[in-house]
Amino acid sequence: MAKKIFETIEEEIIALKKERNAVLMAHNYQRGEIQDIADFTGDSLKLAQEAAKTKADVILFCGVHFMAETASIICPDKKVIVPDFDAGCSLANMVSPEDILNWKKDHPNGVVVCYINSPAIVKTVSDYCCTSSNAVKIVNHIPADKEILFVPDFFLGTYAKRQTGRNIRVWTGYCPSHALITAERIQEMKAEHPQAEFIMHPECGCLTKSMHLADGVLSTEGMLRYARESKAPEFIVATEVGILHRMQEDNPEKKFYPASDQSVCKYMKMNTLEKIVLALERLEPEVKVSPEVAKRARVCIDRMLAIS
Ligand code: CIZ
Repeated sequence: MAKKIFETIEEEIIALKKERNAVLMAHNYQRGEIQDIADFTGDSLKLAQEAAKTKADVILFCGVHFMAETASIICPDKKVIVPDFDAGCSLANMVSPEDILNWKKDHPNGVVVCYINSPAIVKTVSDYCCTSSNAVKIVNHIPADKEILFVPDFFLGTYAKRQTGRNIRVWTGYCPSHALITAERIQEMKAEHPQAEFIMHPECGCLTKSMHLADGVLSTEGMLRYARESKAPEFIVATEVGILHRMQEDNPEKKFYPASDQSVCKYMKMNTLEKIVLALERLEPEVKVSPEVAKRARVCIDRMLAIS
């Protein structure tokens, strides 16, 4: 049978989604055209939770690999596919289960808190999971006499340590896109836009030097909420640039300036509309977490969900 011709690639994706009973999830750092065609946009946890609620058979997760893994763990009965299997995450790969087990030999009573931005296999050897919005809350929940081992993000771990005053040892992983946002750049941006409010993500490399200047240290969903609720007309936004797309769409009357236009995650941008079409046609590449790993990884995720 002849292949149906569509006027636009977006129309083709909508038809394929229907045919496959698929739902399209797009992370806040995805290309604008992908966010525009998504059924849901958000941070990784919000998307995985939305996925768990849908009646769709297939979840097409447009983000990076660990996010699709989280969706697979939370929705074991659904098929989770991604546009590009190689869309990984430098930060997530900066710690391994062996690193954690070795670290624990020196700190046998240490409670391991892992940022959601880590592979499923790392979650299997962690006690608690956290996101950038609830890291402080999760740390505060852990008994005060406990030493905490925080992986993999150095800046988020340092932020949690400063905010809680707790005994936290922090792994030295970092997100390359956030690490390059410097304190000098923030000073320049603030001088250029003196009226603008400044919101920053806790993964930023300039966290300790610049957080005293910030109107909010926030997760991506927190930043989007802040931009909607604030009365300010202008904002300097310190995180991956993909977030500006939705911010601008939600608030057409406000102005948003990226703290650094170099803050672009090459992995997030590997997903394209063309690859979405192929993934929906072929129902692959699939991201599947084995039931054994999923069961163990889920423990630290469920503990986080119970607290937050
Ligand atoms: O979990 C996410 O989506 C990440 C990596 C960051 C955030 O703040 O949303």
